[in-house]
Amino acid sequence: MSPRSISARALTGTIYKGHIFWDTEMFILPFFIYTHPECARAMLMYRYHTLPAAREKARQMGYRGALFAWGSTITGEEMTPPAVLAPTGEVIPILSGKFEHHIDAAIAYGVWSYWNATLDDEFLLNAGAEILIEIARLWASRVKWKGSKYHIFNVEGPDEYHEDVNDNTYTNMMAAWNLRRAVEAVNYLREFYPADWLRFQNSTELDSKETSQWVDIADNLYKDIVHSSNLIEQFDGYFDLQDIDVRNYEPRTAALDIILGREKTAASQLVKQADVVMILYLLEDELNKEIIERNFEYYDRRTAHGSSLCPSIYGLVAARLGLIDIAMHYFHKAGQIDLANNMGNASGGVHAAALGGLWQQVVMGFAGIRVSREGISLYPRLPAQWKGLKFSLLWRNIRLYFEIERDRQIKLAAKGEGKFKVGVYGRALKEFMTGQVYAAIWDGNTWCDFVEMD
Ligand code: IFM
Repeated sequence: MSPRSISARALTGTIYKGHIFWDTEMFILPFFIYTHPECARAMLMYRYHTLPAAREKARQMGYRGALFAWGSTITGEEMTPPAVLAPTGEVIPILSGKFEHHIDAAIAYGVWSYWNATLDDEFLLNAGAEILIEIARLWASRVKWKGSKYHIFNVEGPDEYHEDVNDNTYTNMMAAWNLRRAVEAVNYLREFYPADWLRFQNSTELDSKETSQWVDIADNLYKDIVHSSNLIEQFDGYFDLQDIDVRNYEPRTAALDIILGREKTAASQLVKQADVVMILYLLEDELNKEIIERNFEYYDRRTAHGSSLCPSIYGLVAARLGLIDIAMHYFHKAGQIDLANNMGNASGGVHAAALGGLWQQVVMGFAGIRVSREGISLYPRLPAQWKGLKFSLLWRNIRLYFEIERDRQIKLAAKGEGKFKVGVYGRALKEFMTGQVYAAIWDGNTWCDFVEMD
């Protein structure tokens, strides 16, 4: 049997006909990486299995490397229809299959996150590195040099209200991140698996000129991070569009693009779903707190939440910023997508990415978990209605048990063998042993370092 993954509505309904999108790696996969890594591996092996189709899609579009299908099924060929018929009889073009190249970023992110959490070198050697290299090649052939920077023209970011734009900051920043991770993976294999590396180098025809080019592109890819007053422009020309505050249309019973019409929506700054806000979450380390706060506030007022993938990410970033009322608002909104049928299409199956997003909002948002090469850090900010929060994460074969009592303490126990590094976010991580219990105390102002419990 060929490897399988999880589609947008899992096995619960017919909407999207079993197609697998970026929902899988960006929203669903993290839950499996940190709780059932063997499932996460199987999901990534599905992508590996579709590499030939992804290479073919890249070739047909004039690129190198692999461009994964936006809507993927068994073989990985592009399943996204070029157009759909609206109830009015109008033919509506669907451009995601042609322009949403950030699918590659999600897959590279998934590969890297799985490997980092498991140190499954066998996976990296036999599948993961090849995926990373092919995605790096896609970006390297996709960029164009203009002025003094590389650019990605004619692309669509997560915000599907704006198709065919230039320099979508999410795509550009994730592409740069992908290129750097591919170089790191190559260097790692060269250093620790020299014999396998030679074989691998021959089969992928990779040379050092290519990896140096990836670094150059990552360093010089255009990103409009601080346009003015700390704002990130979602894509080139976004700030020139009509400014519409979503609050002027609340409460409403239909999606904003239906109320306003496709053209008016596309000519406005309305955002369908987390795009810049996705960067505030995924690439937090590349930004400072002022930029994160400013952009969250800016895009929150312009976001229509036209996708079920959206509320949990806004809730996650709000929780990390300590905006707990806003975080709770989005937590309920995300939880009610299927329970209250608040998108009106729950009969077509559960929104699997929204469920994965909810898990991420709790763990990465309210508990404030961050993962790095070194280890795990956290900075809980629990809602006043919650007394505490308990969860466990699998980290490099060690099961970590976190028990958070709101504004009191974080208890940490670990089962398995060996040492691991954990800390309070923003401070140096400390090395701990399995079999011991540690605690970090809230001193009324901040979380203090973990110490061993008596
Ligand atoms: O992948 C998503 C996309 O981001 C928004 N429209 C629905 C797709 C499937 O859930």
